Amino acid sequence: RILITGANGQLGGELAEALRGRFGPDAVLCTDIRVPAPSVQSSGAYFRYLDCTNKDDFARLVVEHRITHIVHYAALLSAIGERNPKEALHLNMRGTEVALEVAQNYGSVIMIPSSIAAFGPTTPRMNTPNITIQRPNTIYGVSKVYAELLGEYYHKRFGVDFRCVRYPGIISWKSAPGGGTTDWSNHAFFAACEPQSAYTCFVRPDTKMPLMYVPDCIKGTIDLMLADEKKLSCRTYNLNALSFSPDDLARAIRRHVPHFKIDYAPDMRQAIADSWPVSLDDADARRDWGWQPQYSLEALTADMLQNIMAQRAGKK
Ligand code: VAH
Repeated sequence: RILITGANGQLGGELAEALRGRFGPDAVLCTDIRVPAPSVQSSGAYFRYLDCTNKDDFARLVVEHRITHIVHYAALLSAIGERNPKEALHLNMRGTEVALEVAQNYGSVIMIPSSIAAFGPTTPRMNTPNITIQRPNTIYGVSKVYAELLGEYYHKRFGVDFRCVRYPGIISWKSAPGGGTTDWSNHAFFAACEPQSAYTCFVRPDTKMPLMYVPDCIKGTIDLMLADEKKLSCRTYNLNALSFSPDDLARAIRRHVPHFKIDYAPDMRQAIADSWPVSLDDADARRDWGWQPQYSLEALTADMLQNIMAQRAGKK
């Protein structure tokens, strides 16, 4: 069985749904510290409370549910982390330590996502290499570098089957993003579908960022989780799909919603966005385990708007 921590976040429910579709209705245990989010409920997965910084509780769930794979999503993301750095430090770092200790004790494969946030202002920003300078200046980024390095240490020193993908910003309609700096790429779609069809964006119009549609994200996550370990030349992989700015997105939305209006009020998230890459080199993932995103900006825009409109009409 596969355990997902932080399942109430943007990705947990969709990952659970995809895994159940692939491995059967009993395949997934979702966990979080609040009642299951609608996306977790609609996934149909089992659900249990878990504070992932509590090693005894974590270990008990792994034993009682015969967990073979852990996907550790529990974390405070970049923007919310900067507003609560001590909480982010504790959850992101201690949660990662506990997850790796449990994976070591029980032999579970463990996937811990990293992020473009694991890079910083001194990292080459275009086509950022898999191995390069990583000096992020957000507590979220620091915690993700820690997760990458600690995971690779547990793999080398204890043989833990640790696997990691650096996610770009993820775009989805089934669940809202959870306090990140890339959230504008989700909010704009929902705003476009409101009667006034207007959005005030918190980064500048020319702020180009690595972004990805959630179906590509979920497929890449599962493909790496299931990849033949002998094919892995490394344990931490960049995933690249698209790079676009709010201005690019507004133009793509207007091809479907001509009257969509966007204005800009950059806030503290602008500095975070400016410290991140614009695009990533993901050649290692493509070569080792066949990573290949499918969605263009046009395709994701059409799919997002169609699904949000259907959701609004009560058909989803
Ligand atoms: C954030 N969406 O903005 C998350 C992600 C790529 C960044 O980790 O913090």
